[in-house]
Amino acid sequence: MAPTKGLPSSVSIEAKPYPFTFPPKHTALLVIDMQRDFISPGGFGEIQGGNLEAVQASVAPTKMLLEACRNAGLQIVHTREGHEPSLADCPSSKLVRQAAAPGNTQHMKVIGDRGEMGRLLVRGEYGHDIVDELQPLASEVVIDKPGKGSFWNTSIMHKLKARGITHLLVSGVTTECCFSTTIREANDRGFECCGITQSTAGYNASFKTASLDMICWSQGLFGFVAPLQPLLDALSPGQNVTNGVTTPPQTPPTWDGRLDIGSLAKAYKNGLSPLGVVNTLYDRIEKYDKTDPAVWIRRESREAVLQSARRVMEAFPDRRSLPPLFGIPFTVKDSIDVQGIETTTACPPLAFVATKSARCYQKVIEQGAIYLGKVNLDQLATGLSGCRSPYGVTHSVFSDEHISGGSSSGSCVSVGADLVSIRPFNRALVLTHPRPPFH
Ligand code: TIU
Repeated sequence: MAPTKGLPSSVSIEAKPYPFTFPPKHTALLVIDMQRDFISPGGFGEIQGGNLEAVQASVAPTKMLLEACRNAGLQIVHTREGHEPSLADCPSSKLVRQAAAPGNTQHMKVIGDRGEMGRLLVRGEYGHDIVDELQPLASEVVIDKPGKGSFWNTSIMHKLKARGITHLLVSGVTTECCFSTTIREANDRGFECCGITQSTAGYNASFKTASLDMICWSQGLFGFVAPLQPLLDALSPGQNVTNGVTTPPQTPPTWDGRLDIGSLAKAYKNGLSPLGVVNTLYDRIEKYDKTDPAVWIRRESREAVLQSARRVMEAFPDRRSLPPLFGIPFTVKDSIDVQGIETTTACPPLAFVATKSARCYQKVIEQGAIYLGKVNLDQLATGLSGCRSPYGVTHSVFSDEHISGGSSSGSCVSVGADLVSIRPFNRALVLTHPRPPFH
């Protein structure tokens, strides 16, 4: 049984046809066939005529789901479709049916033939393995399956039973094929399944929609279908979760999107997850890159910041006694040292890797704040022209025609554009929100 962390014995999430209620201790995440052969160019999926962009887009949401389930202590099961090198486990119907189609010009290679990533769908080949982003941990179950479904001719049933699993969260590719077949097989064996919409993808958008509709049609023909975000929220400790089987979709908004410390602190106290805040901010930040691409000198990746948020949540698990800056996102101008990271002062010839973080950085981190990256400044902070930086000219949040200058040019915009709450610097912790930036 999984040692689920900080979750109630039963969790409900918004789903179709009605809220999906699952016991975390008895629930596993299935990650179906996220293999290079189905996702990367030159693999079996491309020969099938698959829309690779669609399946590639499911990697990031599947990673978020996988990380959230790992953090929550759920059991994780990965599957891979493929065959023994001898192909002894590949029925001839599967091997040759498509290539035998009259006038075939599409299936010029079949399972076992050599492709760009090794022999197609053959165990041990590079293409058969799971994409880098979703590589299984040593503790996780990996099921090699010769069929589309995960239950045919595999040990998955025994593995799930041995772990006391009754409920499955299902992700992976392709929605119309192995994902659906697995849910149907699991349903027949008594597992309660919930497919996660953003964490699955089909080779054809209409197939994905139809496949998901079929799962939950008629008040739950094969199971449930749920969006990703409410599940992520429910899996992060401290979130509002419910125990009722038929609780209608609820989760009243706990946060209005405001980034001032007071609003965030109140929302965190009421159960808002820093993970949700980080994701919201990264969506905003990526959008703002188009408005002003000169704000950042070095931004941490979304995944790295989610990881920082998880660390903060682990360090401060009790929502009733949070430190003053719990989950408060911040930037620093690039004259502030962050250990292990280059300080450029917007003047690359002077750049050095800091061996110690500045005191202001250390102090806000100790209080639970979350670092997002380093932002632009006027080179050497010599004046307010706003144009002395090889990283671009930062604009006022109010006007394209005005610059934001001085040593706070980028950090002011990062606060003024609501990308972070604060931008500490040495001597004092200056809380600029919601003050407009200088220009
Ligand atoms: N659509 C398709 O060809 N998929 C597969 O063969 N396998 C999986 O869906 N994993």
